[in-house]
Amino acid sequence: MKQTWRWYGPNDPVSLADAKQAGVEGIVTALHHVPPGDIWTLAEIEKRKNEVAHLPDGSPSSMVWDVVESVFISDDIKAQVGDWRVQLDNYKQTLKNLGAANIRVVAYHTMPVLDWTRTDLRWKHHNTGLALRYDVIDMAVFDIHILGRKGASETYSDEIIELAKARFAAMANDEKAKLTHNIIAGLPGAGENWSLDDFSDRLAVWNGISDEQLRKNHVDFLSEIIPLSEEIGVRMACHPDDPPFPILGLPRIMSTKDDFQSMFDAVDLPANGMTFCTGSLGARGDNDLPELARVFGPHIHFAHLRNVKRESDDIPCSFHEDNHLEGSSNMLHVIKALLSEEARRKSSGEGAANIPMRPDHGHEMLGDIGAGGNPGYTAIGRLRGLAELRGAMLAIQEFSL
Ligand code: DNO
Repeated sequence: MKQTWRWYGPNDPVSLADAKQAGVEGIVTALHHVPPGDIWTLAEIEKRKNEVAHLPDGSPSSMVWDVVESVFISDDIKAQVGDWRVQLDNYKQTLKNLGAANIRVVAYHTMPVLDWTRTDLRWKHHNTGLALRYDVIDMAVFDIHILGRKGASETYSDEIIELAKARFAAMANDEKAKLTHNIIAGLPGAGENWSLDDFSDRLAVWNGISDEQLRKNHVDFLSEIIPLSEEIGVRMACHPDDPPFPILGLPRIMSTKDDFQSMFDAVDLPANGMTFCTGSLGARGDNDLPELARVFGPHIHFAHLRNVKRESDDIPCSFHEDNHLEGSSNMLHVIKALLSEEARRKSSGEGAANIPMRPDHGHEMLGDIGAGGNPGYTAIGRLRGLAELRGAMLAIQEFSL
């Protein structure tokens, strides 16, 4: 697998020099300053490519921009509202520009309003590093008592409703503010300047839009985008829902094996692929990750390797981010399946045999603490993850294939 590293661009406190020292070969980045729905111009893409090719001191980095994560599909396109057709044309132009710049893998996701969601960004892991965590009760506290979403109570079990009521009653104001910030503004990909009212307005766009409707809209998107991707040599990599179960009454369509199967069946072309995110899919006990990696192997255009520890067998469940080789999923079997897929591609002479992987998330630990890295995207936590994954990949390659 090609070892890559996410870099949030020139303002990322974790620099390209740090990535270089971590021993990565490729960079995953995006034009984070371009709003969803707008065109990424070739000039801006080339500028970023050039930044990736150089270290902060100007010397060559020998790293290339391998994967775009993500070209966001705007909520207008997802919901098919407003001038979504214009925005879809812009999306196509962005893909053409990326293809012209020789960038071949583009990740995206189908989650409305928020990208990924956690309730705690600094939870003390047993190794004393700070981890990302999702707590089902905290989510219900936010949804029912802080946001006050209409109909929210109907989307939780009686037990969760009771626990949320008691927890909310015991919460101080600063705890409520922190929880709100973590959910609506704490993570890269979230709306940094949204107030609670803005957030409610954005959720309201989705009132009455069912899973079936979002699924249909996604297939409409793919029916236009995938044939173009084939033509220009770009592979699309749909990221699973994170967490992989419904939140905030929003439609949710990419959480399970059946969800991905129906997407692959709907538009049956090689460019229609997935980001195999072990951490997202792994937050449901009914997703058997090694099996999914085997079944969907040919569709895997990009891999995120990390491990979550599910804190119960329920769906939804609370979970936290564990060490990369620990947690609830068997990472070694996943790696073995991905390496087997690469071997299959090589022996059948298919292109793109080398699957780009990145160590996804990491604890805030050692020198990360206070260094201001994006939550989950600290230097040393990810360096540890990559080092463990790299060792596992080399050992499996050497001894078991
Ligand atoms: C969590 C995140 C990201 C994010 C993707 C999809 O899973 O670290 O991978 O969800 O960029 O947009």
